[in-house]
Amino acid sequence: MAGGGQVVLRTLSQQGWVRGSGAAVLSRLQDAAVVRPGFLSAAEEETLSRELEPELRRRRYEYDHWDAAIHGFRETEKSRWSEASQAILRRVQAAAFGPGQTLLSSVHVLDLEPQGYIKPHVDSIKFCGSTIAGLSLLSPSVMRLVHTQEPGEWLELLLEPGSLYILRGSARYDFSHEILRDEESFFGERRIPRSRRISVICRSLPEGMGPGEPGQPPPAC
Ligand SMILES: O=C(O)CCC(=O)C(=O)O
Repeated sequence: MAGGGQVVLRTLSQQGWVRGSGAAVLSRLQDAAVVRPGFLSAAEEETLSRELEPELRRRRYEYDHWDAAIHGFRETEKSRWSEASQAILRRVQAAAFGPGQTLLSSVHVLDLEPQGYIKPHVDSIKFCGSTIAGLSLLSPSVMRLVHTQEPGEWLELLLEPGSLYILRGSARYDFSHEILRDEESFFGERRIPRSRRISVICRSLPEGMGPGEPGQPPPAC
């Protein structure tokens, strides 16, 4: 049957990049936690890195703050992009967001130093809607998702440079996400050494918070 075949193929194609605590969670989240390896061409990676580097270099890396989820990072919220980068971001929008979804006006750019990492957290529901989509540059990393009520349920996403990940619905609301520190950076048995990583993250606005509607949030989540 054509439909059944498609499901099997899609599950297989996820296997190299997504692993989980069991078949049930993998199947349930197959459209909610998605990795698209090689989403960016080498030229597109270069375009984004070159555009971001001067802005990031002006900032200092930040370390533990009493409630910070991120360690060893610098970041910016960027709303003006070159034509070439805008074309990339339009591709992200088409790949990850539905036609009815409005995106936050600024894109979040996060630069993790080699020892930097992101602790488990769920993005604020006050400021971010149901979809988060991130491009990874420079270094591979492992993103771990853990169910907030059932910690035995987890997924790991292998994020290679040039990949796009998408978290939506249950993967975004019911699971925390984190980027593993270098010492813990394994995808199953496979060691994934971490170096400096830049991510470019687009988020949807919370539903009912479109442009022009009251209560538009600040650009950062
Ligand atoms: O760097 C990433 O891809 C994830 C960033 C993240 O978890 C966040 O900003 O909330």
